[in-house]
Amino acid sequence: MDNPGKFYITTPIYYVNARPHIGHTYTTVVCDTIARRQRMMGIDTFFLTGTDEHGQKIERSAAAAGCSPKEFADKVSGEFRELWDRMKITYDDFIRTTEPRHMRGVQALFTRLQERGYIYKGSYSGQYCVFDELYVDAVGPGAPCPECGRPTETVHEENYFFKLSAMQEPLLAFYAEHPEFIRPETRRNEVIAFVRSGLRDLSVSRTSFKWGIPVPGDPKHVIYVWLDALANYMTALGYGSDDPRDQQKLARYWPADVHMIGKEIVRFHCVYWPAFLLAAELPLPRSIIAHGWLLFEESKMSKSRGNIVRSETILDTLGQDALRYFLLREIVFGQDGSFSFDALVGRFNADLANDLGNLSSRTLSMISRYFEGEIPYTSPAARTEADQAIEKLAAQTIADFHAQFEAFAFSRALETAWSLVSAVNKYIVENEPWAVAERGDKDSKARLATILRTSVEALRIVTALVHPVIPEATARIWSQLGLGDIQKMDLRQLAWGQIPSGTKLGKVEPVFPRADKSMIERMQQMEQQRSTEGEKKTESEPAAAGAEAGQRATEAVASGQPGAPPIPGAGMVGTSSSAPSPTPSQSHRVGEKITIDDFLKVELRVGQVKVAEKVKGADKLLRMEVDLGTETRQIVAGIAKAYEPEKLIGRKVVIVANLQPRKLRGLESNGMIVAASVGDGDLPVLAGFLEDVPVGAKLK
Ligand code: ME8
Repeated sequence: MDNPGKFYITTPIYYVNARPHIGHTYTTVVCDTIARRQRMMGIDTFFLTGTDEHGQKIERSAAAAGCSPKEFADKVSGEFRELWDRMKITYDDFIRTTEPRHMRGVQALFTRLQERGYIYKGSYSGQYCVFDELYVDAVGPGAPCPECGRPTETVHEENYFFKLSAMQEPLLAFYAEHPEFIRPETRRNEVIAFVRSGLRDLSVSRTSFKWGIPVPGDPKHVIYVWLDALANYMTALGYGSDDPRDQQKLARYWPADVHMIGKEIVRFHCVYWPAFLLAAELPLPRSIIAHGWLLFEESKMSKSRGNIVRSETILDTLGQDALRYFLLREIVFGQDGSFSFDALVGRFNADLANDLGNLSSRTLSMISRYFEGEIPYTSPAARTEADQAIEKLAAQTIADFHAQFEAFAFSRALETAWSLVSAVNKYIVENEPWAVAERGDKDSKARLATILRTSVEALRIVTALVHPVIPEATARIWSQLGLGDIQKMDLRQLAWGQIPSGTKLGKVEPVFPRADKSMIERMQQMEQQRSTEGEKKTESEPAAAGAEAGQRATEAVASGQPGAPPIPGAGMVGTSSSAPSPTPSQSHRVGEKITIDDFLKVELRVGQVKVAEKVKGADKLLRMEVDLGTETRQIVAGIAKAYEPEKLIGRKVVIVANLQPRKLRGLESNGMIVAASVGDGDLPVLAGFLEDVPVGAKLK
């Protein structure tokens, strides 16, 4: 396909089981920055983002939240879109995998693979990780997922299989011919080693749940969520549509130039996706770029770890440019990098408020004051070495910035731009335009004009270069420079000396008001409030936390550490105790410390589920008989939406053994099962052990 002068870039489509946080914002901002720059370079750019809405994980989250998967997906997908709109992300399309255009396209791809003989029916018996939506080969029942460590579930199903094994050699040949396909190099090496070690056929349908795209002609199967999701990159352009406009769009933009992803989804993008496309005889994307993780408090920021930071807190305080600049300047692209409010405010003050903000406000206000707001005429002959050095540095900055940006070295590119900002600030201090202005003679006036003209030229160049990174502030500086709409600027033409004499400045105003120290505290408080609001919401959601779901105690007991701070999202499902167990509003506030004696009052034991069955007329409850070593207890727990009873038999669980019994739907419940509560839907996930533990063992 020959389609020069176009550029197609995509973000992953984000799961709707968790609300957006700055990890998602990171990928989206990187893509938005690249897309904005490509457009400024005169390239016809298409930027796609969206949401991934099918699969068992979403179905369970929705069930736990007490709504339909579609209602659940509508809500969270809407939040992603609202956030991107608020941040003025310049996406050209937002695809949802529940849209008819996508579902039709996925079915067309499935049929195409079938027609080419790459899909056959078989049966899968093995482990599945619902969190990663990943088939886990070579581990036994109950084993943890090698990717995320969560317990896998045993699946016995009749499935459709994709002949991934047949793609091993074609994939290796493709990687060898296209060294730029997977970047960075370390990821490429990992992928090649993985494929070399042998590929097994991949199950590409499921029958044990419904929330997905039906297999054409065999609707009791739904298509594997990763085949569904990956296809979005083509269905958004119109793959599977007969409309000639869609076909034109697909021919224009496919293959993608960049699929930008986080490093944890490399295998799906670099092995499965190209394998599907090779088998379907469709063109492969040009490159897959895997970046590192945003860490918060030393571990990957993610909802399930409870260590997320929301973009909204930063947008409400410092604004989107501060967040964008931080993400691109502070995180070395490709590597993991830490987020902290201290570092965010530090960068904002040092680089934006001080360096760029000062350069802009002092240069523009002096032009206003000494030259009535007009760019002064200067004679090239009157220039000193210092003036020429700035011009030379600016030319070098343009070249280096472009080269570094194109190599995805965003942090270095910004460092380069800021070296010019610092050099000009130093030049201004050394040349003391304010003192030159005092002299008032004709030569001094000419010298003053040269100093300010040199400064304003450098300011213009930096502003244009960094516009894709900090679009709002640079658009304001550009209009203060009297140059109109920055989006119309052609970055390819950027060079020294292009600002015309006599250009009338716009209204000069400060662009970055400094943030004082109290801002850090304010942001931390806002984050805390946001997470407490989340907790309150959870407590009041009857479907998730009401009588049927059982009492919930999000306290230190669940963290397993005496006196340890509560782990957000850790809790208990199951019911016992005629006197309700303590809830945050009753005897103990979330976050309040307890003594070791308080903790020791709770008897936690390992039990093994012997019997599990649904409770008639209560769709959230399961009745279980749990062996505690010394006795077998009946426990009624609100976990039916997350666990099928048959799959629990034989499973080891953690029980609060000394709660007073209570009755639910006429059944006596004698204990409580410990579970994490995960996702906005508060999905219960049972606590378990990686090592084998004897039934009856006490936890302390
Ligand atoms: O994986 N640091 O969706 P997802 C950096 N639906 N990037 C992060 C991050 C962090 N802490 N947390 C999230 C899925 N991301 C699938 C994708 S694509 C066909 C299907 C970003 O909601 C990063 O881009 O789990 C990561 O790959 C993506 O969000 C995962 O989003």
